[in-house]
Amino acid sequence: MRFETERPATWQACVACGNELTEHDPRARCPRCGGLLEIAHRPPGLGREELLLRFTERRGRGSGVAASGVWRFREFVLPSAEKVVSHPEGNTPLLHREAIDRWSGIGGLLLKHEGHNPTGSFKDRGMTVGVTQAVRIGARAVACASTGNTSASLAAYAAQAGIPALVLVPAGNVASGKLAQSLAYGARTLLVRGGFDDCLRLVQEAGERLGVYLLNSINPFRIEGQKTIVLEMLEQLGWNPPDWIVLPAGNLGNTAALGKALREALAWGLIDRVPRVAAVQAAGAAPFARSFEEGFARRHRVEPETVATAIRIGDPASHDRAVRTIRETDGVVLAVTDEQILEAKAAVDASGVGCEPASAASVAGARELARRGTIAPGARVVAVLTGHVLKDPGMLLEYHVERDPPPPGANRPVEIAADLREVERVLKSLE
Ligand code: AN7
Repeated sequence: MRFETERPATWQACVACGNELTEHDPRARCPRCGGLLEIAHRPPGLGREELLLRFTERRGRGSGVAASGVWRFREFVLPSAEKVVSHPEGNTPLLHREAIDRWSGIGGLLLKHEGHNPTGSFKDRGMTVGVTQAVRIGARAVACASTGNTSASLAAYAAQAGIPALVLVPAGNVASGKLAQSLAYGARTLLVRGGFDDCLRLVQEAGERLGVYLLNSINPFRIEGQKTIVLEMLEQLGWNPPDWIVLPAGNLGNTAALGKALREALAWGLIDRVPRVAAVQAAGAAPFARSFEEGFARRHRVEPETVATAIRIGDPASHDRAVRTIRETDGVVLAVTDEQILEAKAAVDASGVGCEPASAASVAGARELARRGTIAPGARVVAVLTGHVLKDPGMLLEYHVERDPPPPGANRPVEIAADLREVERVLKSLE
């Protein structure tokens, strides 16, 4: 169908065939062709200055829902939402560390640290909107497949809303911090013998046949929330866009969200040019990078393997929407090795900032692009750090404590007798 009369404030449209659904339709895909859905909003009918003023004024309202780094951009997110399930979230810092400039070779490299969200990853920005929508449509239960962060976030927001949550994660390939969060927040947690791609297939079947509301990033409401990473970053830069935004890429929901945010910010007059987007994959899980090298002539599926378990994904669901982002922003897609990811992570961690392995892919990718000359000297670059350093303690302990011989950046703990002379001896070795 297509709305004939005056458009509502918000509706859903199929990316593939253009079929339109109301904003309250709970189906996960287009009922006509099976394509992915996207949210569309009527422009807010406000001038640029008025809109920007609203965004910043709301932030001034302390820690309430209106001040949330997602909901203060509500005109872009879900203007019709009245009761929202918010922690609140967002309002994350844009950091600069000279040590990371030196390591990356990029002067003034900025880090948008999404690990500062309530459950420690950018997923909270999408989840506050997804769970708000679940409540609006009266969902009995919510579900997702996840490499770990989506499940931690869903578990927290579903608990807040009082809706039962089912999460499916690949057995043996979820970082311990994330698994611990899902359990702590009370989600029913299924360890699936298979990879993330198996989990996603299974949960989609469950969504269709068992009537649970699906909250993976194929859910278009999650994308609306994730757009606010970009809006907030642009705001922090005085609406003067950077030359590059670099982000890690797995299932490609975030790459899709970033492109949609930039498209709308341009259309609604908030910015007058768009940054180039660089999506960075792990070399062992890089179907999108491979497709990019072939001019997106075809879509690839791979058997994924990487230390960055968050992006251990072989068949990204948002491929088509992400292709649009790369095309519209004159972007690039590249792959970095696990070694490069670990080296970047060690640099981010040692600077005192810290992030999880997948997040470090963005800094590794930025350095690689600068080395190749794709990112020109003097370019203004923002790398998105998607998750907190405590998400993957197992990997850190393996790297710093267990690995033999110790890697160059290993920081071995030192066991001592309860004796001041031993403390003194260690202190001397630091000077
Ligand atoms: C830290 O939690 O897919 O390309 O199920 O946790 O939007 O998938 C996580 C993905 C980057 C990739 N960084 O984002 C999940 C999941 C971190 C992540 C990504 C993820 P997408």
